[in-house]
Formats: sequence, C-alpha cells, structure tokens
Amino acid sequence: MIKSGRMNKKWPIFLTFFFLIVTAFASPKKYNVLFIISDDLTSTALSCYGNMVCKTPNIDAISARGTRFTRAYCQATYCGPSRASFMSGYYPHATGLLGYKSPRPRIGNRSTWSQYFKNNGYHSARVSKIYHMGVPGGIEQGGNGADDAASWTERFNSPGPEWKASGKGETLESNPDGKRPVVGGNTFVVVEAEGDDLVHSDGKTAAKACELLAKYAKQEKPFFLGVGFVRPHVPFVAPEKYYPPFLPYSKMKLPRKIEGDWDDIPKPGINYKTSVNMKMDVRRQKKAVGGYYASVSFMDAQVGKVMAALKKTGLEDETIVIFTSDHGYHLGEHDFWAKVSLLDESSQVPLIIKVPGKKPSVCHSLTELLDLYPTVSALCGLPAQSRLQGKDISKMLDDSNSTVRTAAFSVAPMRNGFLLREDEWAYIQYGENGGKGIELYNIKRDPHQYTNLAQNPVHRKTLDRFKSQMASKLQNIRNNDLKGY
Ligand SMILES: [Ca+2]
Repeated sequence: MIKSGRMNKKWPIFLTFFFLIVTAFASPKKYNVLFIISDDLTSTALSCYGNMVCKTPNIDAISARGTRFTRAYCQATYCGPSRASFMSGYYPHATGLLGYKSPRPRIGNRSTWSQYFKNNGYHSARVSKIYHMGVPGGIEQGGNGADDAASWTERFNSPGPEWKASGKGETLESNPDGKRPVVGGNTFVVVEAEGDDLVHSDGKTAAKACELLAKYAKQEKPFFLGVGFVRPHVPFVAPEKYYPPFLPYSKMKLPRKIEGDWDDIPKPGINYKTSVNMKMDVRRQKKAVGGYYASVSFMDAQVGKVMAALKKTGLEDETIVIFTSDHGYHLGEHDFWAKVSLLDESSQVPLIIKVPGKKPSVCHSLTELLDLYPTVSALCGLPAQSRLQGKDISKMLDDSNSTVRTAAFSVAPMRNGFLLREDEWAYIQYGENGGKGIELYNIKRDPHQYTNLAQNPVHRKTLDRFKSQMASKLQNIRNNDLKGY
C-alpha cells in the first residue's frame, strides 16, 4: 500500500527506469538463423500440410512450434531464378535473372541476404545448395554451382552419387518399352538405394550441418547457417529403408483426372512435363509419386538430424528456424509433372518460420519467399533496407490475421508466364501483355484450378482489372535502384 502522495510522485521515475531496463532486454536479439531449404518440394507432400500418405514428422515438429504459412509463393517456378531472387532481395524481372546464374554481376556491391548478416557481425555459412546448383550433374561433381562467394564466411558442398547410386533403379520417363537404363539429367528416375543416408548428398549435408552447429555453439558470434537439401528433386534416390510405406507402388493414389481438362488451357499453360510427353502410363505415374514420397521422407529424416543437433547445442531458444522450398511441384494434377507451371501446386511453397518465444500458428495471409530477407533482418534487429522488394512479414508471427499484400507474384520465365495470386483469384498470363494466353481461376469455387474463366464474358471486369494490375506490378518491379545493371 502506498502511504503518501510523495511516494506516488516517485513512481513515474521508477517506472521509467523499469521501462528502460525492460526495453534493453527486450530489444531485438541477435538471434542465430538456421535456414533449411528443400529442392522441388510441394507442400502437398508434407503431413503438416495435410498429406495422409507421406509422413514428415520432423518438418511437422518445426511446424508445431512455429508459424506455418499456407499461402506462400515463390517468385519463379524453377531453381535458378527463385533462389537468385530471395537471396538478392529482388524479383527476377528487376535483376533480369531468369536463368541459372549468380545474382552478383547484377547487384554489384549490394548485400545478399546472408551477406547482410555477415556484414552485421554474423558468421555466415552454407552447406550444399542455396543458390542454384545443377541436380543431379552439379551434385555428382560437387562444385559450387551458381553460388556467390561473398555471401558466406565459409561454404561446403556435398557431392553424392545421385542416379549412379547402387540399388534398384528404373527410368520412368520416355521409357515405354522399359529398355532405357537408369540415366542422369532432369529425368524421372527412381532408385531404391543400397547403403545408409551418408552415401547420399543430403545425408552428408545433414552431417556437416550438425558438425557446424556444434562448432558455432562455442563461438561468440551469432550464425546464419543455410542448409540446402537436394531431394526430392529428380532423380528420386533414397536409401531403400524409406520406401516400404509406399510399396507396392500400385497403392499410390493419383490426383483426379478430368475429361477435357486441357481444352481450356492455353498452349503455354500445358506444362513442359506431362504424362503424355513423358510417356508415363498409370503404373509409372504411381511409381513416380511413391518414389517422390520416399525422397521426401529421406529429406525429412535429414531435417530431423539437424534439428536434434540444434537442440543439443542448447541454442534452440536463441535460433530462428526457417523451412521452405525453392518452388512447388506437380505430382500428376492435370497430368502435369514437376515444376515451371504457375498453378498452385508448382508456385506455392511450404514455409514455416519458428521464432523463439512466439506462439505456434497457421497463417493464411499471402506471402512471398522474397519476404524472408527483410523479415529475418527485422527479427534480428538489423536495419531495414528500402531497396529490398520483399516485405517485412514479422507481424504475422504475432498476429496471423495481419496482411502485407493483396496479391502474390510469381513468374515462369521459360514460358514467359506471370502470376498474380489473390485470396479469391489466380490470374496467369503468357507474354507481357497476355498475348500468348490467359488463365483465370476462382480459387474459392474451384480450388484445383480446373475451369479457366478467362474466356467467360461474365468475368471481363475481373480480367481487365488483373491485366492493368499486372502491368503496374511489372512496372514497379523494374523501377528499382539497380538501373544501369
Ligand atoms: Ca528446384
């Protein structure tokens, strides 16, 4: 009980001191950052995103303690431009990086994501594929791919045998008579491999990441550690112990096939890999799904090793963990396979962000991989940079209803395709003016994107709105500080 008015007058001074002390301790901490990225992973293959067949307990465990984003989109639907984009902080059409090159020549001395942390007192490292690396060729060779040396204090590659791993292999693609041997390249191949996890690139990546975490735990400096797994990118190669849940392959379920599904899709919207041009019958399609799932399970087990190592260091409460993929993947929807397409299965990505002390949640707000750089910078108390084209979504980690945009944007440079994805609509155009075809889907009524409404006069207004919105989005993207590059 406060007895006199005099005491009362001292309270504001006391409270000010108290406030100063609290804010000193509450100011953004120099969290460590553990960034884990899978390659060609569709969210639909993860059990935390609802898959009932492919179990991913380790990724689910991160999700159970973090924020799981259900509407995160990549900025380009294949490796090279997607990775160059979120690492550089620019959309592909800002840098002109639409292929498989390092962003460095286009960004000059501007800091990439991990480099910004490095320049702010972090030890920055990567294990395996963060920027583009060719899979399987580049992984077989164990080189740096389209990496950027300035982004890292140290870097490690994880060479692996890929399709050459010994075991039971089959080439599913363009092999109707079964005479084609197991091959390399961007080809659908399944190998039930002999030996343990450490035979393979991702096994080695996990082991190196675990070793580095133990080492960094003894250092003064905070760390930014990028861990890149190459599965489930083709070839679908995993130790045989990961296959039993998906055997026999004949029990795998394929997505519903709709009569005349392709009739309303413009030519560039028919994906570059289909059941037809890959000459995959139903048996091969089911094996492709099972082989993909086995690769996902294998990758998930490696994530588990890294997370266990983080726990062992005692740094879990000081470390932000991010799990994502460079883009999504088709597993037979519309008889499409693999990436490039701008439909949800290919353009949407799994994204989980776990920040110590924040409550677990599920966030349906539209986000982009481009948001990672500014968001994680903000969470770690690094100064904001107005040149970055992504947005700080850190508010969504406290309030899952908060939003930063009404539309996510992605591109498929291989098809000159552009996507604007809103809550209710997906608008896709081919060519900068849509001259090569347009797709318009009402996601609320048609979540699997079966009915293209672009030719339907009822939706003329919506179509016109999207056309002009796309033009101004592209104009905004190109209006940046990189002019002259
Ligand atoms: Ca990829």
